[in-house]
Amino acid sequence: MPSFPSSEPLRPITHAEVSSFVSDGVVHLPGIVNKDWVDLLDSALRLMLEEPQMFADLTSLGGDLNETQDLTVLTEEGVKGGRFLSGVDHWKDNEIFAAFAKISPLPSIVAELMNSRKIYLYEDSVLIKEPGTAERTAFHQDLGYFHIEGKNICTVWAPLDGVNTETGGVVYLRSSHKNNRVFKPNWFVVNESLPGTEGKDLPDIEMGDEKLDLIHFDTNPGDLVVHHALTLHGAGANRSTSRQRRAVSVRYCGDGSTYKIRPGSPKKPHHESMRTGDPVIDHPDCPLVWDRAKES
Ligand SMILES: O=C(O)CCC(=O)C(=O)O
Repeated sequence: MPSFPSSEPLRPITHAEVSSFVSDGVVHLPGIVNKDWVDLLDSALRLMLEEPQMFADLTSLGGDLNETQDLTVLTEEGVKGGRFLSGVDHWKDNEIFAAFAKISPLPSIVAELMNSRKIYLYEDSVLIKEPGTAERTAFHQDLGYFHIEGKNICTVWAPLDGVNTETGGVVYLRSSHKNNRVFKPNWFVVNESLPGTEGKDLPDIEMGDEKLDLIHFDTNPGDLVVHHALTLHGAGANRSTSRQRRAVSVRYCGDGSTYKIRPGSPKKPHHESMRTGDPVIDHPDCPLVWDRAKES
């Protein structure tokens, strides 16, 4: 059993950061997590990558869905062919991922940003864009994939590498969470709705559309970017020849969250026994990870 770094953030969250999260639907928190957490995730991920079946290759999916489009990305040096790999719910069988999601500074940080008394863990995801990965992450909203609803639902995006626009940093449509509309989820690498899902199709958003208030952040390991589950976001290709873009996203919900079974969205096994309207309470597959009452 490894010993884990501190659960305390490296610094307090400022009022301005809370305000940015509330008004923009996203906030960049530079230098907030001890790098020892990042090093642990890095070592866990390297081991997991020795078993490639743990990850979905979204590059193949993108290829299948884009038969008529040329998605080839050539970097300046002519490198192409990196993969976009993704995995989900590693916290369930990896103790480092479990610790990061449950006892790192993340739960207290999202509790503060959302002003929530309780925080539950919904899932984690790994999102890797190898050097020369052509696939963009299509603009989407997280909530349409989740079988929950409520005002206090968010994703924490934790980079394991230095990330900028060239390597596929995430881009957010400022304040798009205020629209309060839940769009259909898409296939993640193309803006085509998942079959059988409900709601309106997502709008087509281009990464470089100057008419839109798109924001992005250059991030380093130890930073976090937290976005609201209704905030529209996407990411570019990784055009670097040598730099990976690896990130772990951890998704949480807080006070007032209830289950909402969304037809067509991928379900987890425990969702089979939930009904729309059931409150989110402590459950082995959606555990309570922060309780303000126990902290004071
Ligand atoms: O890392 C990416 O490419 C996309 C991240 C994302 O959409 C998320 O974590 O919700």
